[in-house]
Amino acid sequence: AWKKFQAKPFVSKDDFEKEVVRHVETTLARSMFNCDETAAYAAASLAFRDRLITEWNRTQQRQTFADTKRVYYLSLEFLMGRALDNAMLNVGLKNIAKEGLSELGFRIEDIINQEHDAALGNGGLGRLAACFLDSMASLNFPAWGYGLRYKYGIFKQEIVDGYQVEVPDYWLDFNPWEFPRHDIVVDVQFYGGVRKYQDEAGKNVAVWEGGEIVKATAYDVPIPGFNTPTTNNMRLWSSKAASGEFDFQKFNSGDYESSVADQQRAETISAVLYPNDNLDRGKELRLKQQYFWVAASLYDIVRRFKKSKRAWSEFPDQIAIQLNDTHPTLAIVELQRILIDMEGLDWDEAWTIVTNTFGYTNHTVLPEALEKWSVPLFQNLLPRHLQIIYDINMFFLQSVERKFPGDRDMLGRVSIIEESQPKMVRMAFLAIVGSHKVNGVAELHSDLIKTTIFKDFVKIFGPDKFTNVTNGITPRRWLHQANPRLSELIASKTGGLGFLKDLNVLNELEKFADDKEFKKEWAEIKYANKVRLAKYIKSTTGVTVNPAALFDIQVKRIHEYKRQQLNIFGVIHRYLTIKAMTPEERKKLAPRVSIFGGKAAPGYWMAKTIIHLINNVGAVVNKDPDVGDLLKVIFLEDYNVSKAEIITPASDVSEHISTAGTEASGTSNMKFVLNGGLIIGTCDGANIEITREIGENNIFLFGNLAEDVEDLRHTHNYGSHTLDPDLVKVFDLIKSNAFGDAGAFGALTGSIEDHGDYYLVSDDFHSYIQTQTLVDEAYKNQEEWITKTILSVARMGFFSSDRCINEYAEMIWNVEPLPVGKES
Ligand code: 26W
Repeated sequence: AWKKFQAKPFVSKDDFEKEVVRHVETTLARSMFNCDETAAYAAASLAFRDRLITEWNRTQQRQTFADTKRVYYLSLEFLMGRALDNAMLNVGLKNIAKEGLSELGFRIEDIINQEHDAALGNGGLGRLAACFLDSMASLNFPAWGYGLRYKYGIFKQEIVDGYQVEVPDYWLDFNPWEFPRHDIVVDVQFYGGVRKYQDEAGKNVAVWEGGEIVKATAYDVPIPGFNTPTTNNMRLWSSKAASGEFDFQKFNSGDYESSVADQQRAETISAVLYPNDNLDRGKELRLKQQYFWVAASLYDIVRRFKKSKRAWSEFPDQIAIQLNDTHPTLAIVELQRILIDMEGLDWDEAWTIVTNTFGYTNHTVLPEALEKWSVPLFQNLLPRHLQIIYDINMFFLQSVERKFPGDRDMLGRVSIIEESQPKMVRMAFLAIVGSHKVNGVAELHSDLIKTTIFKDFVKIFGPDKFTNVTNGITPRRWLHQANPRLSELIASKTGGLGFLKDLNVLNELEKFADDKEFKKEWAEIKYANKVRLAKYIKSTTGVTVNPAALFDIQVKRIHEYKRQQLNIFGVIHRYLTIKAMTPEERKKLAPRVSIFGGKAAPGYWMAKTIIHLINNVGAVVNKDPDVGDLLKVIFLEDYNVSKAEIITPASDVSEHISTAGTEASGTSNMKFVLNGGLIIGTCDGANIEITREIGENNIFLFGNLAEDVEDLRHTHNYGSHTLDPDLVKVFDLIKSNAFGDAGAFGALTGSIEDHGDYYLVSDDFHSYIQTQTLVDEAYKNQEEWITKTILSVARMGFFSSDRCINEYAEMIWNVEPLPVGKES
């Protein structure tokens, strides 16, 4: 009977407006007479949210009813960005919303800009998780994301006197996209001890008891697929003290303050995202976050499985769990604990289920990023888990001993426990041992993990356990949403928006690579995107840049391995060159705008020094009358997903210049090429496959190869390390205080001159400068340049995250999409 009362999602402009007005006047309790942009954003979001909820409920019912295998993507980071624009485009009603809002007196861009980014991630790994959620929903996979509901996302970056200052990012003031599930609450235990005994049947039993309990409350966020009713779920956990508001026991005994303190201590667990990218600091609170999130998620997954009343042996047929890096590795131990301690399975039976359930994705080979936890810390926080890890390790080492009898060095190298002082748990090794597949994120990276950090494990498990899934990006956000005009042009030439679901359709653009009319439109769109960015630069930095200049962009986390220092040294070299030129020579040079953006981890001094240098160089260069339009240096504050949507479509070239062998994949390289920009890059990460796809004529590659890096480092340490002469001139200028007190940059120049130049800045400098000269030359021939960019876009189909998800589904998860019935 209730079916006839079910809400009908709006499809027309009038119905949309009706919904907006209703939400303003009732949900928000405001009058349309004083409806400002904030209220209009809220109401428009609520209107779309209602639409999503309907499909979300249906999708969940459909998936439950079908009872087929599901994927759970465990990620400590989901860098989602904004939701409203994405929701409007994915359900295909942005035009209706635009007209409706306009009738109500608003510009849709202004309304979209009201939204605070959901910035629950640091960089590549978190954004990859967000792209994967979009693809899994768009391809109709039954898939959930599980993460933490941080109260504070990645900090907001302010630049004060050229220095980075961090400001907390409190983003939850008004968030219409999440649904608290106060009925879905999981108790999570910490500390305490383990009691072991034999039961009547003589079976060994372990009971983890005592300690403290923290409550995990679920918050659900709908994930709409593009042009499909499938709307998946992202479940984020929030922490609270077990006794609720405060501890009544303590309260009654007059200990009010300490009960409030307990509450705050519990809430601290999900309070803040750790802002380190590629650096493991081994803090207890981080391990607490990891277990809190993993325990709640597994409880939820197991509870759902138990409802189906299947045998435990069917668990891996119903459930695939993907570990996004080692951060959720405790899930392996937790599932083993549930099966043996709570459900009474034998060790071997349980372990078979566990290893068939998990897959592990590695995202970095940097040694300082590989997680290790101290055994004493583990023992205190998770005593039962440490015992299980020791058992996992014992059985594993026994199997190694059988395979390689007497190889004691091997045992020491692969042991999950590092015999250091204190002992450490090596999480990556645990993740490998507990999973059935391990993958890297680009071909070179996947080869590197097999030949370096995980070499022994290839010998032990065989090569088939290791595989590659090259990263991708969602073309919905990174083309259709970020670059609507380009998307429209492509649609007009390829027969509609189909390319957004089958990115190889872009191939059809090849035939327009020399088409005059098409090239003109293509170039106009790029120019308009550059004008948009130039306006943004003017309004945020006050600097006027010429949109006809070559826009050279490097936006990503600031890290020595990503080598923003190489870029800024190159900029200083260009400045020296311009200064030394005659006015005649200057006329021949292509004007350039060097644009940087990205956050440094708050404790990473060298990265902060690089930001400082970039800003100080900008302050000098931008007002030098000899230079004028020929060179501008811009640092964009607070780079994030929504800013990336403005920046990415506006590049002529972007820089992906990591020391070869250090950047696992990179994903912004893909975004820039897909938006009609060329790239300058090293032979690293996915740059190599991008080159293979688009052709080496369409990319500016330079620098030493990964295979030579180790030897080069040795020559620095043992031979005489002579710096590149052009780099010496750059350093001399810095040391002359041309960019402010050179003392501030001593550590940076010193790391290259005196401390081994670990990232090979000097070794690659000449090659980099030469390649930049090639860029200058190539840019002068706009006809050829535009053709290169069209051909590149036409060949980028491979880098859709849809292709990645299909590969994961087939090679790792063994899951199939759930077709959507006619009912929706
Ligand atoms: C424990 C501290 C820590 C925090 C974050 C260690 C490692 C990380 C991430 C794994 C770093 C990261 O985001 N890696 C990036 O992952 C992207 C998606 O696969 C790749 O494209 C980038 O190359 C890689 O740096």
